[in-house]
Amino acid sequence: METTLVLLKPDAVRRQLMSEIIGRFERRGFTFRGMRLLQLDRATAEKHYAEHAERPFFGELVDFITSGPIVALALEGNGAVATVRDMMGKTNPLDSAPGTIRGDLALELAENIIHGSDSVESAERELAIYFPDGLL
Ligand code: D4T
Repeated sequence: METTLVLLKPDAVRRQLMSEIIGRFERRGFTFRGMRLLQLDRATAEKHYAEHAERPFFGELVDFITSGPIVALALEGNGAVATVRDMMGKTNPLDSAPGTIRGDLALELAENIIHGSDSVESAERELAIYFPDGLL
């Protein structure tokens, strides 16, 4: 059994897509082990996206992810990391298949509405950032 970290980014909250996206994960059958509404400070956002620190879009990425409330979810299930990534679609929504979250709900690479951990190791690192007191 795996647990993965999902973020509904500020555009998802602004566009009132929370229940649409969370509902997909409920219906798929994940167990919710954590759920928080929060707004990131820059230091935490830079920690989350440390692997992108040298990329040209890093500043805009941090500006965006700190621009409003986000929802952090800890989702448990068989193959949770890969299953959530499949449900999200490709990083660029224009490459995402219909039926995926990005393929149905997004059009912009910089505002791609959702994040999901890309490996079990990333999930462990990221869950510790958003759920420092542990999971239910
Ligand atoms: P996240 O991390 O948000 O789930 O996205 P992915 O795992 O699907 O993709 P990523 O880490 O490669 O990119 C992180 C984040 O940066 C934005 N981005 C990415 C951007 O604004 N411009 C770019 O050129 C790229 C590659 C989108 C997602």
